[in-house]
Amino acid sequence: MLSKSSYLIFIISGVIGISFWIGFNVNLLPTEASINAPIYDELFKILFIIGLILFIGMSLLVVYSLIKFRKRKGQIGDGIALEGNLKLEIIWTVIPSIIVLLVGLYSYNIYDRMGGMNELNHDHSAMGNNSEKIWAGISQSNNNLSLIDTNIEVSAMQFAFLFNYPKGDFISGELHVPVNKEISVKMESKDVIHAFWIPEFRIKQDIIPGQPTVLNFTPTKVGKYPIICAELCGPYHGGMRASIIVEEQSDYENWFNQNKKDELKA
Ligand SMILES: [Cu+2]
Repeated sequence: MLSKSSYLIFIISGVIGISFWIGFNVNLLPTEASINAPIYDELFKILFIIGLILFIGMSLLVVYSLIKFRKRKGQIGDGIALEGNLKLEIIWTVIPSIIVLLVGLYSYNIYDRMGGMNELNHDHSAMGNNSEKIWAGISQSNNNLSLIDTNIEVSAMQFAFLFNYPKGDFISGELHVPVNKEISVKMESKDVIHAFWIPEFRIKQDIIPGQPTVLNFTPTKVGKYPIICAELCGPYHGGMRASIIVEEQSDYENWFNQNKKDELKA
């Protein structure tokens, strides 16, 4: 016969084991289509596993208590009056505090790896005033020069996104980008606050009137993905969507050359 505490250790390790198995084998997220995606998903997996441990553990505890402490035949009157348990209170304060602190540090590390701590002084001179203050955004590399060719300007308005390609002097309703190249988009709003969100890239950035924001990302998978406004911006907010088309460099160049202003064509 096993002792009570060996049963407990057995059940706790079982719950942790099952949670890890589910965390690593069940994928709830869309395709990973940018270099940010695998980094972000690492954090999601850890949070998912912590959530599973709590959910499964608490569900088991509730079911166990329902059966073990149910009202038996002939039982009348109240239960025992229990009050205060310092040891238990210390445990359930210290353990969650440590977990929350570790998750916080880990999130910071993920944000840093996604480029959140990089300076946002990229060369956007192709779009006008170079000394303009950029307010916020995620930046992935320090290699400013490689960005010039793929600088794109995003205008958000109720209820659409427009993509301006300053190098070709044209505006598109679809965002076309080459695969495996770092893309830099500078975003401005014509009216209210919007947000530029590509779930497959795991990136999202607010678009704020009067305060341009920048977002840098590197797509890794050819395909068509949705761009969704993620900030409630008015009655048709739910319909404020566009598409990003990630294509091979040659396909991108063909599309770009077909669309660029005639005067710029060789
Ligand atoms: Cu919007």
